[in-house]
Amino acid sequence: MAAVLGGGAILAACGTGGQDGTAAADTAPAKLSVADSYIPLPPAGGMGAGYLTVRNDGGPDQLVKVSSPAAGSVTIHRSTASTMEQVSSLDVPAHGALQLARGGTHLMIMDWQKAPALGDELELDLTFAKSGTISVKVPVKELTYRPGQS
Ligand SMILES: [Cu+2]
Repeated sequence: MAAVLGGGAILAACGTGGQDGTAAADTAPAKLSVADSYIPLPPAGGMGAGYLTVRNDGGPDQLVKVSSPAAGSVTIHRSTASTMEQVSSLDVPAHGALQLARGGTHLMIMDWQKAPALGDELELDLTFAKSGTISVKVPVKELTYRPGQS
């Protein structure tokens, strides 16, 4: 019984978070921009991660696909306590931001056309359910890089 109540509480919390905007805001077009994007240098051209922030000054949208001319495979992953799992889409909240950051949701990039090097800028094509595709040039940074550092 306690477990059932706990689950209900979690669902209620998620529902509250998704309903912050008014009904008017929910039908407004999303206004997306991408910031703080980077790819930590993958080891010897191996599997890489991608991090970025999608800011939204409009209504809700969803990130549904990511691809890159520089790589054969880009997937969206969510880290859990002990592992990570692929997800098919991520919500971009109205008047909020979707953050892909270390330890959380991230992009997994494989099958590079050419091994990335420090200073490269790799194109990522982010496809959103309502806003279409936004292409960004993502810099390859040192493994220890964190946004906010210069
Ligand atoms: Cu991953």
